[in-house]
Amino acid sequence: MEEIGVGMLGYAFMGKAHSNAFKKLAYMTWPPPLMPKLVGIAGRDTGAVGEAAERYGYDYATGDWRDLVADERIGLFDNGGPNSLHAEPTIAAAEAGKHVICEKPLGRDAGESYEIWQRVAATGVKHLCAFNYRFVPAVRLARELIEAGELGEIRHFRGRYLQDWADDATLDTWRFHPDEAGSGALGDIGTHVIDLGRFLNGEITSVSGLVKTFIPGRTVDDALEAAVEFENGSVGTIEGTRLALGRRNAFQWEINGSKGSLAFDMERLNELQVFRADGDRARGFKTVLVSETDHPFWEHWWPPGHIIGWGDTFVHELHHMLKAIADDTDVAPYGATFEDGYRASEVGDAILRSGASGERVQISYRG
Ligand code: SOE
Repeated sequence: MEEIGVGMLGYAFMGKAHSNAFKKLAYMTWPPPLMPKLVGIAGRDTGAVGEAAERYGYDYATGDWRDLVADERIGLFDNGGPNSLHAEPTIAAAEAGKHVICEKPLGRDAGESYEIWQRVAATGVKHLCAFNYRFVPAVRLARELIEAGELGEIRHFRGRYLQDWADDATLDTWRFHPDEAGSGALGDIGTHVIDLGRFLNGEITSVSGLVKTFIPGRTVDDALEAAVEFENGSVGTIEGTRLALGRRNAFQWEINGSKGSLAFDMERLNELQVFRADGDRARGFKTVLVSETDHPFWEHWWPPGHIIGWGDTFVHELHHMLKAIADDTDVAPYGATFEDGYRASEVGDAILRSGASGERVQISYRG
């Protein structure tokens, strides 16, 4: 079994989600495309990262990510650090010949995301921007139904990512510091909605948006709202807030076509709501439990109805990356590349510009 050495930057939430996925995919996607070997994990707090190395089974912990970049045993560098630490380490790892994964948002703004994409693409390594929600079985099924034309002509995509953990004026995290995060809800969860809109419904051509900060003294956005047009002629909305009390991780979207509609809620991750306008007298949305043997990713899991969890989307995502490396196949279109990471940032920046000017903003991509 060919191995690949993994170097992980970050030991907190994403360090945990990615480390868990590397270990789990080794036996749940048996045989894995490559056997992940957890070589090194880096973090600023040497005590915490040392404990993480022991907990997840990395050979070593280090307080300096440059050790991972210099380590010849590492073939895949995974950046789960704060947004301000996405550019330099990821570019250095790619320029050292390592394949790279970087959590979203790719950069703190479109300019930084563009530079990361361009510098990494120039090296020829595989790159994945970790928009993990592309790897929810219900989302992949939705993409397959749409691609098969089962919804007909698309008229609407409306997506909203609702959380409420930021409703605490005393809470201090890097996600609230503009120099570390770039933006607030926009980069953190708004980019997930933008990326999924692009994944399911194609390119966004214009936005009319605004952002809002509610918590006194906070210097990043708490919420974003945008009315958007898509290249395929459909229209819709993109929203995100971390102040929707009662919504814990409710990434909800709905897509309406001339032959039917689909709707989804991350808090009910295994279910896809499906409406088909086929004249059925028992019309109405039906709840599809996306766990049949022929449903996306289910070859790895359990008998029908034995559902999976949020962390398992990372198992699918990292498996996809290892397969792309092992088979030298493209990360796109099912995985998000750094170009997708850049495009999500460009749309996000357009929402900010629109909010500042009060004007609708046409989307134009660099290079
Ligand atoms: C916090 O908003 C957060 O951890 C996001 O950063 C993740 O991308 C999202 O998947 C869960 O919520």
